[in-house]
Amino acid sequence: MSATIAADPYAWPWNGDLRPANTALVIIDMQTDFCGKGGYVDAMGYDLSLTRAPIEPIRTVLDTMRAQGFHIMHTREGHREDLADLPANKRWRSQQIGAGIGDPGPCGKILVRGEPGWNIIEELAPLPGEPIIDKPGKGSFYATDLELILRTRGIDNLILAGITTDVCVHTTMREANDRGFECVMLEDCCGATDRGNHEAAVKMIKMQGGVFGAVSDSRAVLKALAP
Ligand code: C5J
Repeated sequence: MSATIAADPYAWPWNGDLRPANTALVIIDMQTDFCGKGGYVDAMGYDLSLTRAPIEPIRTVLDTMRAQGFHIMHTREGHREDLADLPANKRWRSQQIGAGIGDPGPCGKILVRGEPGWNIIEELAPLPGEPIIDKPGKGSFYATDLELILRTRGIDNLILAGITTDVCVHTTMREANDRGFECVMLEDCCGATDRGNHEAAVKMIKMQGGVFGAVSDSRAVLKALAP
């Protein structure tokens, strides 16, 4: 298959080389801590409907891309149980807003690996064989083996979905773009803790001819991949 997905500001990918073998769907941090009751985002008092909105659109893209044999990858933000990889300033800032990372909450210790809140939500649970990248920070490349896995598999194109648009998805897109990966963010498959931030993050991508890549949505992906 050689095709493109309708996207803004250019039909994606740039070279028309869209195939299951060279393209991955990367689903970022769809964890209870970011979109579930009692998790980190809930503890900070943000509107969960904003970070839950992408669940269904992601599911449609995930089902289609799985069925067609595209690479599927998931990420989880979280820290070691002993918090050895949690910078003191990150912990302090989270405490200021009443959701201290590593502190106990309704879903276990906030953003700690192995705790209930850290799990990927049931609706988007990874299948056996789909790589899960555990990351201590916002970007999916920092202190992880994501780049090694992508290069080893010959993946050039990344379709990005998940939460939050302005933080972990954007940071990952920027990291990937600097490494030469061709990225598209699916607007309706992402969500932020603030609608204005989501919109601004989407707009930033489209500047300068697509400074970090392009923006599309689930409908355009399903249309492009329709048999
Ligand atoms: C945040 C994320 N917002 N997954 N993490 O702390 O965007």
